[in-house]
Amino acid sequence: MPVEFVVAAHHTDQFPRDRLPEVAFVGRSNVGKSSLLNALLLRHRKRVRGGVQRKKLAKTSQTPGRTRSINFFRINRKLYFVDLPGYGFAKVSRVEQNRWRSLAEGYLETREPLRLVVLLVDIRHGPTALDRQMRQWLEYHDQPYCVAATKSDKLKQGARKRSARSIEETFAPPVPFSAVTGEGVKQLWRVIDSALLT
Ligand SMILES: Nc1nc2c(ncn2[C@@H]2O[C@H](COP(=O)(O)OP(=O)(O)OP(=O)(O)O)[C@@H](O)[C@H]2O)c(=O)[nH]1
Ligand SMILES: [Mg+2]
Repeated sequence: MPVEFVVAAHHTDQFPRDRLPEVAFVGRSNVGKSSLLNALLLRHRKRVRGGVQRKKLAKTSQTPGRTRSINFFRINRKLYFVDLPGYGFAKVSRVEQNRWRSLAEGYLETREPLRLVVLLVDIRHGPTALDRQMRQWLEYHDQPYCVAATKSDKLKQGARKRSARSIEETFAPPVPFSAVTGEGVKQLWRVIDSALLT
């Protein structure tokens, strides 16, 4: 089960050309995209190879706005995971924000191999205005998507349930996910697998 980091793309002409199906991960900055991606891949490797390698693939950090390029990871030579730069990070310049936005939008609007968008929402904060915008955009473009509620380890049962309900009202029932406990890894893989079959 080889996982390869293929490219950190800053321009559309750097996107891979081998036409493998793609799953993209989007959400506001710091929501936990890179961590979720690592959790999916590590768990996946563990399942297949008995937990030999546990190296992080996607860079994570305390500093929001870390991922500035579109990062392509090729899984088992069969599909790509695509880590998009987070939106809504106010502390970078307007010029920089616009650059990210046009890169991410360019990807989402034109990417033929894109099969599924995983929209990440922080379970503690629920959907933000930008998340709603993203949902509208996905629906307008008939883009299949699912919702993951990240950092589920940070809330107790009662608060989790309330939050999941509010996310469900705005979007769809979310997959509660934690990169810390591994909650949701299997469930999200099932959603991804079935999106690739259709
Ligand atoms: N407790 C907990 N912390 C998490 C979880 N996922 C991510 N974090 C933390 O949240 C912070 C941001 O995580 P990243 O995965 O870098 O977030 P990102 O969405 O890729 O951020 P950008 O690339 O800046 O858009 C880091 O400090 C992570 O350790 C989780 O499931 N549980
Ligand atoms: Mg990131």
